[in-house]
Amino acid sequence: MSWKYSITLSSFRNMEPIQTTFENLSNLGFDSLEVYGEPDSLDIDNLSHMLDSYSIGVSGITGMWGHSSRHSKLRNLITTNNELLKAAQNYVKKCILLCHRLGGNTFNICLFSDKSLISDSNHKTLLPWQKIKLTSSAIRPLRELAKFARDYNVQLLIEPLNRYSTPVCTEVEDAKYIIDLIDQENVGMLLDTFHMNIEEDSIYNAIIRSNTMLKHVHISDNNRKMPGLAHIDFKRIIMALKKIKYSKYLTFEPTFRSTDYKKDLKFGLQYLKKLSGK
Ligand SMILES: [Mn+2]
Repeated sequence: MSWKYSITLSSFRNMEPIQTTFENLSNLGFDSLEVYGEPDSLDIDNLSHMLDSYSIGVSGITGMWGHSSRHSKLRNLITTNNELLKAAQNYVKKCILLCHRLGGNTFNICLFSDKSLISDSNHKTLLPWQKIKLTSSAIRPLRELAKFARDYNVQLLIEPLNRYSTPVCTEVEDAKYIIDLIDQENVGMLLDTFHMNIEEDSIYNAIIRSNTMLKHVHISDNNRKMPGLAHIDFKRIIMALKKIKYSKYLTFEPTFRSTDYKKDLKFGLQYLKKLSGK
């Protein structure tokens, strides 16, 4: 049993020429990355060329949901407006096709809703029945998207976020509920240490409860730096992942404040490898 390491290309977006990023990642031994889901603006030919020249593969596509995109209004899967729902479904389909084209297998779904459907915009926490009511309208569209994704060998992974971005799906239990209702083999869960640190009682228990549903993990510390640079207990996280025999990707999803990131990147990678014994 062993997992593989990957990193989100979005962490380096608009920071430096893409070739510099590839050169740095390749020098640090990365052989896989997660490409950001902007199918309409990505220079796919250049990206494919880079992937080939540095022998780097693609683990999957990172959905650019919510505030990570200026198109966020067109990416709400929970909406009462049919045109907007179609736009959101279309976004997912385009990302699935992009994922397939680049040889990846995973795409994360984050559930955002029309602002008008969420009354408490300050704290953004919802009661369980409110979450159920909001997510119910997204189940059928998600099932259809899962069937579309299956033809391209792509898994749709529900990623719980946190109350400061979207209150709809923020915990393992929310994701489990949604995944059970969608009821498709290629729908699973993506857990992110940054979000779990905000919402879960215990990150260890959350991972254990995700069990076989867990198909992908995003790794960063509580301040979105590389692991080991802040205070999340990654030792316990590794223990939990080993306990459920996790064997997919651990994808780093850090935020860097400058192009001088190589030292932190190297530290975080080695820190996690050391804890994992691999
Ligand atoms: Mn994430």
